[in-house]
Amino acid sequence: MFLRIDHVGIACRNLEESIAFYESAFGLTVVSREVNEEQGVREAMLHVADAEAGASYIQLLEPLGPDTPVGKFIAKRGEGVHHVGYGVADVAKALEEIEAKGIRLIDRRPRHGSMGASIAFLHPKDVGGVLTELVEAPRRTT
Ligand code: MC0
Repeated sequence: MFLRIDHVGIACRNLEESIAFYESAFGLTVVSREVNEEQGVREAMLHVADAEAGASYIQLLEPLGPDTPVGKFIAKRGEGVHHVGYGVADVAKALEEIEAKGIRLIDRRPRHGSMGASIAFLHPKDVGGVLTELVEAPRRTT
């Protein structure tokens, strides 16, 4: 079902400071910056690697406010790994298959994600404490 790890989402308090760290520590490059009001984040995608199955990224996430998923996460747990995003060919189909296995969906229908992707989240309580995201990203060929 999973094609690749599309991205690892990392919660941070200050997006610009975190970008500067990843650029200087690891030489990563920002390929996209967006504000996603629906998800309550300001985010940047930093390119890590290319593979036949598509590219992989680090996604830095700064909350737009305290009462957002990432704002609440940082208040409770501090900065750090927030979610894992897996590439899938068809997010709606993957959701159906996963729900049939009794895993709780946060999103029953795909939503708008970074770089034009269709995304959907699975509940961390049903995935061993890991917030899990499905990403259908046809444009990610670089
Ligand atoms: C919360 N919990 C997590 C977690 N966030 N566990 C693992 N990883 C996370 N990231 C745990 C809490 O510690 C708590 O457990 C329980 O889930 C309830 O959390 P809450 O924050 O008190 O309350 P809820 O239920 O309102 O929210 C949790 C939930 C929410 C996961 C449903 O954060 C959500 O809908 N997330 C999906 C959307 C999202 O994260 N958007 C931001 C990234 P305890 O044991 O203390 O009860 S957007 C994004 O990434 C887009 C732009 C993209 O990739 O393109």
